[in-house]
Amino acid sequence: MNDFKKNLENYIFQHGFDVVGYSSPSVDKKAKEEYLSFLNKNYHGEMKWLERHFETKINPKRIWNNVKSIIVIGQNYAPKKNPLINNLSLNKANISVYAQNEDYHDVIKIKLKKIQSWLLNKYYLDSKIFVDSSPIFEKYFAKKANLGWQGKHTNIVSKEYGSWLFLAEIFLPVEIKSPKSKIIDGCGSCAKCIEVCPTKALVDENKIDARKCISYLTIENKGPIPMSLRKKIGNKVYGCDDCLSICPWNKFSSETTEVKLQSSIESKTLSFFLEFNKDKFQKYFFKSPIKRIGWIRFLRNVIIAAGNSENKNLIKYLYIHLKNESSLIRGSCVWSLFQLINQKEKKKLKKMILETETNKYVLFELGMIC
Ligand code: B12
Ligand code: SF4
Ligand code: SF4
Repeated sequence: MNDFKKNLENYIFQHGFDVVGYSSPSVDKKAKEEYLSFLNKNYHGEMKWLERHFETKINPKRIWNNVKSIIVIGQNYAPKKNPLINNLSLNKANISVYAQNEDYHDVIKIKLKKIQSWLLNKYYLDSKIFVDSSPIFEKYFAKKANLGWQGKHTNIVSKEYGSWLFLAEIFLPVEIKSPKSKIIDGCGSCAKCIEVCPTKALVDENKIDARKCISYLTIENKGPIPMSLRKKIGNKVYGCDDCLSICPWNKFSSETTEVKLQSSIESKTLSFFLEFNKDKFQKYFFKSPIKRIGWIRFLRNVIIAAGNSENKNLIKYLYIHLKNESSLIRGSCVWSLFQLINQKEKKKLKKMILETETNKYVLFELGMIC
């Protein structure tokens, strides 16, 4: 078994993964209760699949009855510079680190498939592979496999990679012993992540109200972004890294060596994306995770960021998108235009909308703003 573990780890590291650990496929009572209390408080908002997945997540055998151990893998995706600096460039579209290059789901899946074939060919071992999108309790198993501790921002923090680790798993039908010693929680009295969160989504240590999280609001949320949170989103157009970026443990991390996951140095301007149409969006984000939210949701985010930009040069784009066939886009434009135009223009715009608009949601936006 020791030789198997050594060969397996060597093979995993050869593929550019950074950390490996092992866990039994069982979930303790406390974690089940905490997950349930997260659901009961409705912190998951519209992510109803987190309810549907509950039974499977606390019992991995429901995914694969043969599973005896879970190999948890960490992929470092640390950026070169601290992304917090991007919050200051109000004219730039602030895209979270994980989405600045290729889709990590695809990049990691390709590597996992190679490991899966190797396990089958060399050891005649069947296995199952997962990254993010399956009903796996990823952070729980990562903690159990000693990849790190669950930080107060709720994600796994590692002493070597800080808060910048993607998680992936391989289910194996054989038992692999995991070391008894447990990684100690390194948060101590620090609460920087809770303090920095612009929308106060971290409601307590290790507890997130996802409905307030900018990542949820800009990625998962299909409708309008709640008015009370729009200003706090600033220039973020896809996801958020603030609670991760502030973490002091990041000082031990170094930039990822996985070229396909290295973040770009220069952010694009908001006007760059405001000039896009659906076709251009699909082509530009062909390899990016951003393609998953589709053109309309992405445009909604860019429009809200434009409203926060204090840049009057963006007004012309907002007038163009005010004619969009999607009421979500028109409603977002109403809000953003009212952040940028003067009193005289506001009066003119209000009159024009009242004469031409019939959609209740767009009229509601107008009613709320003036
Ligand atoms: C749903 C989801 C989200 C939601 C909800 C986030 C959340 N924290 O749960 C939203 C859309 C907001 C989100 C955002 C992000 N996500 Co996300 N997300 C997921 C997903 C698909 C499921 C997570 C889940 O089950 N949440 C439900 C709750 C119940 O789980 P939980 O946090 O583990 O809850 C526990 C704690 O509250 C804890 N608890 C409560 N009280 C206490 C007390 C103590 C002392 C302790 C220790 C624990 C504790 O108990 C609960 C049960 O264990 C996972 C992938 C997966 N399949 O697991 C990725 C995942 C968690 N996301 C990830 C990432 C990278 C992000 C973002 C950074 C992306 C971005 N840049 O925008 C942000 C970070 C926001 C944040 N601070 O969490 C990574 C995290 C990697 C890591 N190192 O941990 C994952 C694992 C994906 C991956 N494969 O890499 N995400
Ligand atoms: S990702 Fe951003 S909005 Fe979400 S909890 Fe972290 S700091 Fe708050
Ligand atoms: S910022 Fe501080 S409290 Fe938050 S995860 Fe990092 S060490 Fe823990």
